Amino acid sequence: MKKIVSLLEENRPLIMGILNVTPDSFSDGGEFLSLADAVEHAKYLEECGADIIDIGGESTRPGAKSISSSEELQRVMPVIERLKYISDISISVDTSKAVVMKKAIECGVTLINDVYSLRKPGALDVVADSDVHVCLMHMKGNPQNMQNKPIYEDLLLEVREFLSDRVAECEKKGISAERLIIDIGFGFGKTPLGNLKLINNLDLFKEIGLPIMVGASRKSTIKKICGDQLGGSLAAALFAVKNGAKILRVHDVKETVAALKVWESLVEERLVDW
Ligand code: 8Y7
Repeated sequence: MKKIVSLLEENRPLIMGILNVTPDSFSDGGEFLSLADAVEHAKYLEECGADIIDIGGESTRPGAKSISSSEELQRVMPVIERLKYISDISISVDTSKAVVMKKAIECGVTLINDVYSLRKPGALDVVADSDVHVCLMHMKGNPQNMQNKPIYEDLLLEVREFLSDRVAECEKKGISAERLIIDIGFGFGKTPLGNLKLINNLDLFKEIGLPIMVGASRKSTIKKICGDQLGGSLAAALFAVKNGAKILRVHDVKETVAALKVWESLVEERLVDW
């Protein structure tokens, strides 16, 4: 498995492909998840050029219901185990629960993608006791209430302070800076204008000194602007990279890689070779 540290050293943006393993995404026709379909989609994302596959069993979309840890483990672990067996791609688990993190780490994932930034009980300790990377994301409130009129006195300052505080908390626990990634949390307790402002001012977050991840793919702000999830998401991805994003969390891996290659070739006036 290619380590995230060495991937981060490559001189190009990294692509995290999204694999939602909820019954509504890979159903066997009934209420159960089809393992084969989920793993096949992961392989497809890898072939399309994904560097990392982000596996998530609990939806964090606005208003989504939470599920128990045993339910979440039942959804994600078989997919992680199987993918690990057939591929050496870096695997990320999108979870906030310490027990899920622990099992996934034991199974060999290299990144914990936690929209709660290790604020749930036990999460900091589990990550501190391991050597995985972690993505710390800003979210105001929780997925159940975050879109109820999110108000900030100073959005940029508040998001930056939150992320700096989480970074400090991790370092205090002994999680070294090389293991940390930060994310502004596009769509997590922000208005559409707030989301635009954050990506437009990504520069400010570079001062924290850590790789920045952005996930705008197919989110409602994009849909509101143009109604075209793919075209709109590609524009957001390119703009985020221009402003300093190092990792893009996307659904449409093939198209994002193509757009990035052409854009980067134009920027560098050479045909990029990645
Ligand atoms: C993000 C995310 C989601 C994001 C990071 C969706 C799990 C919502 N969005 N993780 N997860 N950043 N790091 O629509 O923006 O994909 S779920």
